[in-house]
Amino acid sequence: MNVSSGEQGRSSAPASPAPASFAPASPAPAHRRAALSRQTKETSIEVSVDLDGAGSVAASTGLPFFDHMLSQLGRHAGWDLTVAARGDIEVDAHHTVEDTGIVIGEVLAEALGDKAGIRRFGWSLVPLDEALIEVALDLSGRPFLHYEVEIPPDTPPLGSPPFDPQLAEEFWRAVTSAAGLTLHVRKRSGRNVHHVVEATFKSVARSLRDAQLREGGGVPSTKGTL
Ligand SMILES: [Mn+2]
Repeated sequence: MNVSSGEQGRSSAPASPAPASFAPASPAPAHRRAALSRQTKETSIEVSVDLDGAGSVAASTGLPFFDHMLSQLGRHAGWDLTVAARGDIEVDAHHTVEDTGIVIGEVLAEALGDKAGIRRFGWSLVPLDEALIEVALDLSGRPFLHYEVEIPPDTPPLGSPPFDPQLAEEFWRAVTSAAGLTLHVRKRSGRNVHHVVEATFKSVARSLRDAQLREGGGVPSTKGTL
């Protein structure tokens, strides 16, 4: 080892720039939050969201499988999410799932605000064992759902009280309508219905996590508004 040449190298090095910690600290951006409740003769729904949360979820809808799906949504979107829903599940789960989707879409739209500086687009390809789900979405302000997730017609419902897997499409239609979200969901493969439905929730969540990211700049639209 040649110590003197090492010292020579250090002494001739250009002055290093000031450490990053000397730069003025920019304040952390405010968390984007919203909370809403909605009551009808069929359901009573309360939802709160923090889009800049830690993925912590408390979901209680009377439908354990749906709670499991909402946990995937919040966790993989990086939201803090609480959902308390009571509905006429003695009829079936339809009203509870659809109305929960409406309120989640509404809190998402409210928390996003004017969408200034957001990435806007998100996409993902999420596997769950044999299931593989492709999602692309745009926080466009325009509701549109393309849902191409084939479920065999005689598939038994999931959980107890039962969650008919066809309700997943109704949920996403309600979310897209209320949030003004353009959402494409396609199944590339999958046989186990629990896997297929869960991978759709994870893939939409992962795409939302990207699309809601604040990158700076103005509203990402040539129209100037979203
Ligand atoms: Mn699962």
